[in-house]
Amino acid sequence: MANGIAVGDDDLLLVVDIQNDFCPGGRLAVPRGDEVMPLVNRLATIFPHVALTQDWHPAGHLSFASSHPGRNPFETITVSYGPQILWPDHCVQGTPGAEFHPALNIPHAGLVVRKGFRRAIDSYSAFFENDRRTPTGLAGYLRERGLKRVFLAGLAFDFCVRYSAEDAHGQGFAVVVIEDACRAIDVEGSLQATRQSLAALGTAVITVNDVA
Ligand code: VGL
Ligand code: ZN
Repeated sequence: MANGIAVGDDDLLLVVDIQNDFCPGGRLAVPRGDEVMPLVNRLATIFPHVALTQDWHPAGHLSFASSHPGRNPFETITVSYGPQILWPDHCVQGTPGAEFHPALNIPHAGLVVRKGFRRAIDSYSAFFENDRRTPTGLAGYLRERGLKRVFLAGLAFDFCVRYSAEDAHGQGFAVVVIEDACRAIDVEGSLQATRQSLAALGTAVITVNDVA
């Protein structure tokens, strides 16, 4: 394809949080989240290296509004590492809501990164928890595997995709966000803030058809 980005052996497709709870009918449903499945499945066939992330919270997680009496979902509170949006209970370890959506079909994915499993720290990014210091190990995996560029797709564009893109950039990887293979939650200006942040970092934002 003339203007397509050629995918090579040092590229990784990072498929973010395609889990039942983030899809319509789930506990923290991202509007039209299920629409990305065919795009992500098709994209994955182009990439020799694919990793999946899985939001994986214990019951009673700090990010759940239900853990803070008197608080409601989508309010922001201050915790030890700064502001934290409170969410409905979601992606509780071992529950159907935490499972990958049944339409996700990427059998050759080489790695599943679980995140958010510490009760007192949320984790949007696939690289660091929300204290921005506790690593998941993904950067080390990429370096050891010689992977240099990270393509991102999945849910939600304005949280886990955004933070993963920022941290991938901060860790020295080239970053490409495939925007039409993402969907956003859009709470308190988060979608707009994400576009600004990605633009400020110079992150490439493309569509599925740009990938050769
Ligand atoms: C996410 C909010 C809470 C995400 C995860 O995957 O974007 N958002 N937990
Ligand atoms: Zn979560």
